[in-house]
Amino acid sequence: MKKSALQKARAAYQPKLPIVLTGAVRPVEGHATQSVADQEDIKSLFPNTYGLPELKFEKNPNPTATKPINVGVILSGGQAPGGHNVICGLFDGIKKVHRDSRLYGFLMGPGGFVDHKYIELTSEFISDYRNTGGFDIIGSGRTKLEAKEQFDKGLEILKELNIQALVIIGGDDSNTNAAVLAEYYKSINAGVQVIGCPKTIDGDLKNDVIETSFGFDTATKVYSEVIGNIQRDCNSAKKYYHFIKLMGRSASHIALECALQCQPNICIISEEVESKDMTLDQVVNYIADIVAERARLGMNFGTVLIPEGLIEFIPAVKRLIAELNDLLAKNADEFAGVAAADQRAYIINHLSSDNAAVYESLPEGVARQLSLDRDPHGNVQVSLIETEKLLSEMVGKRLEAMRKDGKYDGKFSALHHFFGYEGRCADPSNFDADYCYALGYNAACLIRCGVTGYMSSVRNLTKPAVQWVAGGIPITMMMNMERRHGKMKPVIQKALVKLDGAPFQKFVSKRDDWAFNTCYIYPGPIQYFGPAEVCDQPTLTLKYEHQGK
Ligand code: FBP
Repeated sequence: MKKSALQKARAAYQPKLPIVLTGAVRPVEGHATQSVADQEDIKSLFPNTYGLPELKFEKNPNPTATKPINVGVILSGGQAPGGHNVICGLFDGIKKVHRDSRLYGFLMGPGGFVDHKYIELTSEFISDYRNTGGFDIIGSGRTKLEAKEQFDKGLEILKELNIQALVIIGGDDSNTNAAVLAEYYKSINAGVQVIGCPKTIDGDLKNDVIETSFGFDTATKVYSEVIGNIQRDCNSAKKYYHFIKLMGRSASHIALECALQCQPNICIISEEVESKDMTLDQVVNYIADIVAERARLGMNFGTVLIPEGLIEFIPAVKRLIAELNDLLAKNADEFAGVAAADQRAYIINHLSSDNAAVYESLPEGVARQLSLDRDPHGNVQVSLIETEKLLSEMVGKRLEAMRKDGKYDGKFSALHHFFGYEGRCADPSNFDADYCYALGYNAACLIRCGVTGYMSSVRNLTKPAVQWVAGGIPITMMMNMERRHGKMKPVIQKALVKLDGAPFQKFVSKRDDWAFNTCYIYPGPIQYFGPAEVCDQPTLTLKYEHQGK
């Protein structure tokens, strides 16, 4: 593999480990846990893995002799910077347990596990991937692990390779799968542990005990760099409005973090739109009013950040999607037989009248996207909806109407950007490189303890890495019941932006100033080498969340 100068220098980076993980550890049990909601339902669905205690590692002065362990690993879902370091940490961790331990990587996500496609990850092989971005070491995929046949098929290869533990690196859906798999293997005494690791750039797999998912730090830093560059261009030419859509399928954590980093003129937060029961028109009017006021102040330029999931959070659209999900799940066969040209009419005829009216009112492209195939977890593929163009067009029209009423006298010229895929495979920041390596290494410690159904947890993240706290959290603790594909299912509760949380409150206290005075910040590129205050800073979201505690 030919490497750039930075890659070569980066390969030599030694990720920092929490001090507790630098020697032998023993787990200290906290008290028994319960799920965040729907306790009775979750308990009855997970009789073998419900209510387990939280675990915290402490140094073990009297470690006992250890045997080799064989471990399988799966990368699941969207790419996130640092995944390779989780695998490297896991590899180093199991080698520390015993030098004859082996690590197998299942190829292209959970599908490789079911179809028995794998490679052995050796020391030479993984050395090229240390501290690099991407998931290309073994590839990723979105196959949903939910059927007994899949679990049994997977077990065959685990037995063949004498694998005692499987590590699933994924987001909320994939870790939900990990919990279901752990429960099943426990129920049949399969002798296989399942451990999850919290991954997603979206930042929505977090709670009181998992402080952040990996990849969020690097991805938001990459987006903030380019948003800052755009803002400087914008402030130099003073002639464009930049509508910038940011990835994050549901929650607006990415948009909020980038807003805190860059101080744009406008940032929409989906969770606020939902809580204020805003219509699409109200969102458009909010933006248009700021554009008009800036024009009055002599500024016909600006930046607008839009979270990818916005459309789904507009309450009327959310209700529509819920009914569409049920409709498309129930009538899947019939709908598949409807000609493409007649699908719009079919949907309108089968929806309740309120939802049919909302469906008809949406631009055709957006409406079509809402009725296309869901991903394997039942999610609308919002990254394919061009919300940034939809909003800027609507704002343009609204401004023309305001001009006619004498309420606007300016120039409005819009440019569009979508930042998502650009950040998902960036070389991990020092934070993500350290955090991921620690998550993987810690997963090996959890395996060594013999537990199953746990998520690797590394906490105290606003402190230097040596002070991080390591342990395990029962995955069932994060679960509740939600409607998916027309049925109630146990799933990990998604963490949305908390409107009473410190990061959003900070944004609210500043946004009017940012709207009418140009206060742009230009964060610049991620720095991998240099002083800690430049290279080792966590996100502002994490900092404000911790300050609020
Ligand atoms: P994960 O939840 O699997 O980490 O993926 C998140 C994400 O990056 C979203 O932000 C985005 O909407 C989606 O993946 C895009 O999916 P795909 O990679 O299948 O295009």
